[in-house]
Amino acid sequence: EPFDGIGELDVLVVGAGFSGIYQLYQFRKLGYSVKIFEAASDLGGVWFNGYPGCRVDSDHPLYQLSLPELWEDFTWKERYPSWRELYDYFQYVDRKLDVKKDVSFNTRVVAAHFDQEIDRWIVTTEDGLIARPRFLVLCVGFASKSYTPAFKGLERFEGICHHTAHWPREDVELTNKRVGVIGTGASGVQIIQEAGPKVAHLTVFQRTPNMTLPMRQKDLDATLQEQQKALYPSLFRRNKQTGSGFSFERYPKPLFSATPEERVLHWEDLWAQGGFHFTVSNFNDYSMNEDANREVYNFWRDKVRKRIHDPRMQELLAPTTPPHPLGAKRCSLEQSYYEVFNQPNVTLVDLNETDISEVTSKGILTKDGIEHELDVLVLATGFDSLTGGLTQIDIRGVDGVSIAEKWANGVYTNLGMTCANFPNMFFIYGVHAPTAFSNGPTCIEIQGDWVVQCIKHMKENGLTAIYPTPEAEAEWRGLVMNTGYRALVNSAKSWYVGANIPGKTIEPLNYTGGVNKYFEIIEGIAERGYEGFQFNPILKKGSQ
Ligand code: NA7
Repeated sequence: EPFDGIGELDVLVVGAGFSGIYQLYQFRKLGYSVKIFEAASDLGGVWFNGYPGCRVDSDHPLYQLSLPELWEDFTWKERYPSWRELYDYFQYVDRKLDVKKDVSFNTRVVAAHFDQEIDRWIVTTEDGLIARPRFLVLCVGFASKSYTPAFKGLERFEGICHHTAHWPREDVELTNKRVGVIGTGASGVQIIQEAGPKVAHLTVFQRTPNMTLPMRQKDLDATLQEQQKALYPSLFRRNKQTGSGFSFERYPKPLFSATPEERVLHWEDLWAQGGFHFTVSNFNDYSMNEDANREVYNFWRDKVRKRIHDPRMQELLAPTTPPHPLGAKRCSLEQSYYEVFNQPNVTLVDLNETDISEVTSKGILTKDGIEHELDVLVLATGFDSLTGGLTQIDIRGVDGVSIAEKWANGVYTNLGMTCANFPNMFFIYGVHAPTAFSNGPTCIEIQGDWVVQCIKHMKENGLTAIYPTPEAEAEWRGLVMNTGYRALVNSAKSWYVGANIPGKTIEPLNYTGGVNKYFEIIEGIAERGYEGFQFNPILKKGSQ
């Protein structure tokens, strides 16, 4: 039965991915009235997607909600699940928690204005639905606004063209087609690796090589998985006590305090473990100290080069000198990425040497005058990350200023969850939180629990509005700007700092002090009676 959306809910959640579902679960448990508005037609958020090769880069069993009812009877198949498995997982979550009955699908929120008379949000959807929740919890993820560069002539292309974020649910045939991929971030790497062996010809348009890490994918043994479940409660607790939100931690030593032999031994070990072990558990200064980082890069470069036959390809994919420090752009996981570039039917176009001049009806014309003819063009060009999911909604607080206007020259939040002048609005897994440097579900639960506790505190004390103070906001911004744990991140033009979107203010967008430290800070704020927040205690007329 479709939910009509009209009503004075306690909480309206936007987005039905990991965080939205977690919020729904927790608020239901408290007996609050809560609904989810979701723009897509099914659960999963960013995972309701199926571009070829789409897969999670986080280790099993750490990438899932820690609620026992969701893992006790669920069996994962792969160490790094594909979008298909994640789809099955979300359907399973629905069967266990009966999520969908409280989700209004195909319902895109376009505006939310706060009404101070009644201390409620007036939320409008694309179809004109209106909801009036006391609290608005935005669970839109950090990558819900895709980015397509303004390529001249893009609309002229007569083949099939999709951004990876908007891949159609029906399969797009790549077999024996001439396929072009722009972008070599996480999505580009996955689609290149998947498409490579099938296509007639693959043309990769690369601006910056991805410093990929070996995935070490494997099928999971169901019996072993059952046995390991005894450890899950402590494992999930441990996730919240580490800097990364995974159960593994940084190596407790600066790089140059180890002998060259010790370094190589440690790196080989991490390389064999696969995935983010190499970055998360590397020497503890590699993301701060340029010389240490360069040593790590050299190890990486030499490993990768061994797999590439052609010297030109070697130099483009794993350059002698790094274009940026390793980890300053997100390292993606790969299984057979470099083998694709050894195929005779693969062209690697270096956009630094010859940029895209325009898109033609037949393909892509580069500055060197070559027209690369294509049947399918894949735009793996990323997202207006961390802020775009919020700024694309017309959210207006008490002074009538929109969130986009507020953040036009820099982001201001308190704790990466709230904003001054936007009372009763919370957002999860977004800007100014550990987001991009954390294991998603861990960050989502830490922040989610905080939001639930805060709203519970208000309900129990008859408080109808919460206002973060501008002073607290300024202080949080200062902390985000000055936490130097990942100093080298600021030296690359990445989405971590907003540098991938033309005109976006370039500044640190993530809290890089670690998941554990973040947890400690926000817990402390709650324990001290929500220091840095003011409450509106008066239940005004009509606001019950
Ligand atoms: P990313 O990681 O932002 O990658 C986008 C890619 O597109 C990247 O290689 C860019 O090159 C490239 N790009 C962007 N604009 C252009 C133009 N104008 N010309 C050529 N190439 C361009 O997005 P993904 O979807 O792969 O991944 C997003 C995150 O989602 C990922 O990190 C995971 O956390 C999940 P650049 O590096 O800027 O030179």
